[in-house]
Amino acid sequence: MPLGFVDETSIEVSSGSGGAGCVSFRREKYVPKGGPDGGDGGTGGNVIFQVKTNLKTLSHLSRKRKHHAKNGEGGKGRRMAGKKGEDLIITVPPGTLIRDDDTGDLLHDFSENKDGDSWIFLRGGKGGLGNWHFRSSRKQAPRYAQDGEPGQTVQVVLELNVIADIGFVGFPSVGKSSLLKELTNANPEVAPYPFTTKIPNLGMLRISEKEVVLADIPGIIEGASHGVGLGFEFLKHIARTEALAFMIDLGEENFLDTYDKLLIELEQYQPALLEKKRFIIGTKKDMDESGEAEQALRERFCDYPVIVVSIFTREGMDELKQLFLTMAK
Ligand SMILES: Nc1nc2c(ncn2[C@@H]2O[C@H](COP(=O)(O)OP(=O)(O)OP(=O)(O)O)[C@@H](O)[C@H]2O)c(=O)[nH]1
Ligand SMILES: [Mg+2]
Repeated sequence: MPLGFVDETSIEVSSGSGGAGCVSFRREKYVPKGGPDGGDGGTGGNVIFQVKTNLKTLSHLSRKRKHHAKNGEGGKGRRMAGKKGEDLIITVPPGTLIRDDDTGDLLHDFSENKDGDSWIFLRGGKGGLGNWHFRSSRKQAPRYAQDGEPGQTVQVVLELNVIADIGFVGFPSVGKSSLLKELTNANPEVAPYPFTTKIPNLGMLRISEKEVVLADIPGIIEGASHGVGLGFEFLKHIARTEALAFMIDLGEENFLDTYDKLLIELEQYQPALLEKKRFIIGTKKDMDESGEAEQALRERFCDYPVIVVSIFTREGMDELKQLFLTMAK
């Protein structure tokens, strides 16, 4: 599933109905006609949205369209209340906006929230009163109890401006899209000619419980800041990332020069990009049979984490995933 930079999903959420009140009469040995003792129904479950900071996208909600809280249980004899319906807790990443799907009105904004913060959106229906409540001097044996209140159903749209954790920067054809395709749910075009990627792609990598969002952007070349190639406007998509992966093609002849050229272009666009955490990915390791290129890369970048990978042999992939995880936060 390719992800856009705005992730959006529409779901129907329903709170639980209240349980019905109970009609019941006391049964005791020497009291043939006991008084009313029907208990109240339980309240229906609420619909609650809760922030989880280890979520980065809404993709966990895209498989199921309808979500229900549980109904309250009916009351019982001996004035026993029915059990409350279990709440429906929908987890969302920080930054999620919730809108009414019909009107487009903003219902809630989770931009400022921390892990575990929650918002009760729909309350469950109240439970009905049992017949015990309806006794009076005139009506000592009421055969009446209330129904539970129905739950509420609303169609909501969840919206999230997805911010990548890691941005891939590199010359055209270094293998940025190939790596995104290999590691994430994204399916970008890969081809052996420059500027295959014209607009940025995002992909999500799941590692144990964590999610890391990777951004594959078009290739950058010398002079991009003056409009050469596809220019560099697309760099805005990596402006809020935590870290940048500088990708260097081990199969290229002057591969060590590319790094400085990339730095110049990034600085021209926004000097703050150079303050981000950096690491180096040497790509196409399968083309470096002698290992000389790898050695030169490691020597040149001894101050940074360096990982060499190959899409074909899968070398370095696990190590890279772990590095993404630590770089993401
Ligand atoms: N030998 C080898 N080739 C690779 C590897 N990874 C990618 N390639 C090839 O390199 C070419 C370019 O790959 P892409 O992933 O499209 O490169 P890109 O960096 O996204 O290129 P642009 O979108 O044009 O900037 C394709 O033909 C890939 O099959 C690798 O590990 N080894
Ligand atoms: Mg590409």
